[in-house]
Amino acid sequence: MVSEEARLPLDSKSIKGLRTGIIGNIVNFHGVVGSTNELAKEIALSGGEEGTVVVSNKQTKGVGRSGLKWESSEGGLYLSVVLRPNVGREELSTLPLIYSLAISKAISTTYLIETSVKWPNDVLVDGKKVAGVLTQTSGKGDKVDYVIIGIGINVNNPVNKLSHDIRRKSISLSEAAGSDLDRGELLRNLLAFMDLHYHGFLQGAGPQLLEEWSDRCETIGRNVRIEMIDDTIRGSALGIDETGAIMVKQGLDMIRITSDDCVHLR
Ligand code: BT5
Repeated sequence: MVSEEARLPLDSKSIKGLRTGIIGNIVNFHGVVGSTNELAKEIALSGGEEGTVVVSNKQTKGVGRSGLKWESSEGGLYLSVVLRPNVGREELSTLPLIYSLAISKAISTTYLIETSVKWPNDVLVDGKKVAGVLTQTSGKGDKVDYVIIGIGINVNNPVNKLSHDIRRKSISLSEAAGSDLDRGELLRNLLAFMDLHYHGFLQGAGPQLLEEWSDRCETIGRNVRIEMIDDTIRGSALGIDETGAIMVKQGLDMIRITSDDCVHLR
């Protein structure tokens, strides 16, 4: 049974002492919003500073990739960050992996709970989904105006509040730990790892981060089924390339699939 306190909204006290370069210089806390990604987009469109973070205790219209739903009851951690990287649009394809690695490290550091990552944007505990990343980009042609990184983590929100069909594939960190958890500490560590990885990304350390991601990845080396909008690929996942796309051997063919093309991987 999760206590009332463990489900209360976070506030600025929870990130006291956070020292980051870009991400987290401004953090807005909310009790309930539609979607933190939508709020972050409004901030970006009205000229908001790079690194601005929106955190909410609950979302009524949380979204996943391809228009899927992200169920967001009280006690989870839901946040979005505004970025304005001075890079071409095609260079952004590694961000879902780089940020799922940041989540994985933040969870292990904060709670000593073992996590793994699943291509392209999931974080797992005991093989069940505990968190996901949604990257949304705006710009003209190859030019990037802003990128919103949205992150949802099941912390103190009970899994039995999730819809029936996803319950058995999902887990919350409080269930894994066997007690309510301090989300403020997780938020601080997450923003610190996100900031570190963002600097790494901008300074050309993407390949090292992808290597670290691969070390934590439970998808590589497995037989997978990847559902795309108009096709399904079945085969052996051999690895990822430098863009973060997955290479799958189907029969004699080697197929390269990007995270944008993938709806579901099983
Ligand atoms: C994701 O999409 O995993 C990205 C989730 C990003 C959510 C954050 S919350 C803050 C920010 N604001 C938003 O509105 N969104 C972002 P995808 O890989 O498409 O996974 C979606 C699928 O995950 C759904 O179709 C369900 O099967 C499953 N799912 C939904 N809610 C879940 C939950 N709370 N825990 C585990 N699985 C869930």
